[in-house]
Amino acid sequence: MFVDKVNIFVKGGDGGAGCMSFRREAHVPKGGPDGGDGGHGGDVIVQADASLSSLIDYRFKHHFKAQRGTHGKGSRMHGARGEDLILKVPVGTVVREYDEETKETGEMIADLVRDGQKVIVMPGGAGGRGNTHFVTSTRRAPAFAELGEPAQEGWIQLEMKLMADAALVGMPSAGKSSLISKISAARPKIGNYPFTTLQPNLGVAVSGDYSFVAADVPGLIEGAHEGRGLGHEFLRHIERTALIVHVVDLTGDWEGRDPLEDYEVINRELALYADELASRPRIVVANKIDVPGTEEVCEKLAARVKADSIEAAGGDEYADSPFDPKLYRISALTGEGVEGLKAAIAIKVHDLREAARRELAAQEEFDYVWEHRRQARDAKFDVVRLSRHVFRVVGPRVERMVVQTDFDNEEAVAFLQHRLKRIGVDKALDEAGACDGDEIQIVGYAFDYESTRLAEDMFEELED
Ligand SMILES: Nc1nc2c(ncn2[C@@H]2O[C@H](COP(=O)(O)OP(=O)(O)OP(=O)(O)O)[C@@H](O)[C@H]2O)c(=O)[nH]1
Ligand SMILES: [Mg+2]
Repeated sequence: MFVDKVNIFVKGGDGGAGCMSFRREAHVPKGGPDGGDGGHGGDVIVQADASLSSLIDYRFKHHFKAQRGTHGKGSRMHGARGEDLILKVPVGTVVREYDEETKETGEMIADLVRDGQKVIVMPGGAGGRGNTHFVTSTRRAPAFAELGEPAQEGWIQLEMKLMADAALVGMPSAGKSSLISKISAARPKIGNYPFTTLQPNLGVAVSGDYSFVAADVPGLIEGAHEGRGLGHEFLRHIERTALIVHVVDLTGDWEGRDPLEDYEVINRELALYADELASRPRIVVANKIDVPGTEEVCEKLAARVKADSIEAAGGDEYADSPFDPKLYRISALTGEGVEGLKAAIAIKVHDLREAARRELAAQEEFDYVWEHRRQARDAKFDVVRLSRHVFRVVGPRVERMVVQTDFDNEEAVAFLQHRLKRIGVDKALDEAGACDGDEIQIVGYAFDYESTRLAEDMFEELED
């Protein structure tokens, strides 16, 4: 089975609770606070592993959870950190946010293109702080500690994209499978009927010191970008190959087509699927030169390929063009011209890889950008007015602060009030029109609103 896209539910480990405790020693009547912190929960990490070639491990198991942190203890003993959960995926896996309800994917979290590259997809919760942290000049003996932070959870999508260096594209029966079987050890089915190939085949080709991975993908037809034929599924795989090897059948065999027309149709389909595919580095191959009577159309195609190459270089014949100006004439049947083509692909792929390596540094910052945005979203909250005197505050961080509070403990509640005020919840409620005594709901809790503005206004007036 060719598993290439799965949705999984991941949850970080919850943070352990902080401890409320006071030192007990002989001859010391009242010891200071000594409650240790709870351990942080483990993170859920997705990591690329070159030894894997599919997402089959995620086919039947969809829920993954990292270990929780343990609770803090007295005598300043901290809880242990929960173990991270590392989910291994093949190199070439794209990780995205996923909404299970709407079935829509959200922001891209990471594109894991190197062996060992990893990204934290769900951070574990922070451990709650022990009561030693809450000592102030006026509060010598804080009789409360924080509960552990509940971990974040959610769905993510893993998508494996074929990691080939060169993709053989072309009309059905153009000879793509015949060609890959000539240049590599791959042995795909070859048939004189269209759509012989139903799934991509990969093959490793070696030429001198260089090697590359070629993908033989199912034939494309007009309308492939809209899902006609088998095309669309596979255009997705071509998306990330560095080089497109466009195989044209000089005999126009299937449905009696014109090879030049075929060439245009495939170029158009690539462009319609994605603009960048139209400008992707490309090599054009004229296949089946062993068939008599193909010379004339081959010359015409060669002229077109050269003209397209010049056009792609902005009309300058001597400038670098993403399209090879040369038409590679081969017979995948007899092997004529195949070695030369293989060498040309190998060199081109080598150059493109070097260029890609230089760009990887920029890629590295990408994970960081996502993490940054996630944190910003996490800190955001909204005030919703449910009725005249009832408001609700929603937002991941605000909600976690509430859940981390031990409501049986008055001091802990006072501390929560102080925190909410500090991050601007009071101000936002005030702006939304909340008055003294209004009900404020956060997760499952209801609070009475106490405006502090009145007192502050009076204070300012006095100063004036
Ligand atoms: N005469 C001749 N026939 C060829 C050549 N290359 C391939 N063929 C024949 O063309 C037919 C199609 O070849 P395939 O390699 O299966 O073509 P494909 O592009 O993989 O086709 P799909 O998988 O259907 O997209 C087969 O009958 C091959 O034997 C060639 O260079 N010369
Ligand atoms: Mg084929």
